[in-house]
Amino acid sequence: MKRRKFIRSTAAGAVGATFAVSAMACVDENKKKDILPEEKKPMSKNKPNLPIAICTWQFTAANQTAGDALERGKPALDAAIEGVSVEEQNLKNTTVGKGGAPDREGNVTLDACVMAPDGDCGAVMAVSNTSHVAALSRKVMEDTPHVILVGEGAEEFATLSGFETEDLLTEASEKAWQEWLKSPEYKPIINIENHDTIGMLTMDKEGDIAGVCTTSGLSYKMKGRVGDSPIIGSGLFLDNEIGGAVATGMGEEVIKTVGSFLIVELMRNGMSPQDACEEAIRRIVSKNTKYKDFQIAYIAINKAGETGAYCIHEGFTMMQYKNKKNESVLVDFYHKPA
Ligand code: SD4
Repeated sequence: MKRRKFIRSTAAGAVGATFAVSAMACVDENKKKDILPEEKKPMSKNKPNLPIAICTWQFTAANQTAGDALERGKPALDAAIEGVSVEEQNLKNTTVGKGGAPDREGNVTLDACVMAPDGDCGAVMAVSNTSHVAALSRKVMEDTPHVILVGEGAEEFATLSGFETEDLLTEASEKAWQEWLKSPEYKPIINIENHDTIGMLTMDKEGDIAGVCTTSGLSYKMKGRVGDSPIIGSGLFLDNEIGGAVATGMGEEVIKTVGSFLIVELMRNGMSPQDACEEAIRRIVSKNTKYKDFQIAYIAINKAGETGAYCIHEGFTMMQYKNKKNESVLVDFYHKPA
């Protein structure tokens, strides 16, 4: 299959027209420019031009925030947590943090995990009293003997750690949920609202890699449901010697193939980030005949600073901060109906 990656520059913070329109614009623009996909270039022997930040979807401001923090010399994990917190606090984002869509019973519950360059990691699941679940995951990693805290235990730990108690259900999310209850059908929509779970990978000026994944999970999920995002190896994995990967989309399918771990291991065995993301998507579609009904996307970076991304369906974008430019990358996809 021919692989293409479409890059267009965006002014930081400017997320203009609807995704569909901007996607088409990217394709046309690319035809003119014929940008050479990164994976077609020979693996760079030079030191990568640092720092670098990549994240899922069109989270322009979050990625710029991480890029700026890295430029100021912040370590990779600090910058990634600072970056994703932009979306954790964005009330208009119904898939991350405060304002996230609730479960079927009206509870907003958040999942997150972080991974540091030294391989240490932390995660929280089903947290309903703070939007800053990425920072909370880091606290679990640094201040407890554990890797994961869930539900009430995680919420008590948040309070003890000084996190402000917040009501995560906004008026708008409650209204949307009330509407959904009128004909409650659980059918996650592909590429919901042009934005989704935020997964971010950062490479700081020292060349160290860190990653974060934070989400409110799938809208109107069953009470207690947890997806891939806070599961180390599924929603996020990295090895500072090799690279890192994060996932977004239908978490159940990512978990079944331990997607992010798989991508890092494929890179360890010599694949480029792009080829590794494509292979991880192929694993899913080859085992699941229903892949036309759900979206999954991966993004990845290797130690040389090369990046890759791939998804099942058209419509996924990645943000990339590199060479001091924050760009939107329209990602190639598997399912191309004739
Ligand atoms: C989950 N992977 O909870 C998350 C949700 C997501 O696009 O990324 N949706 O399954």
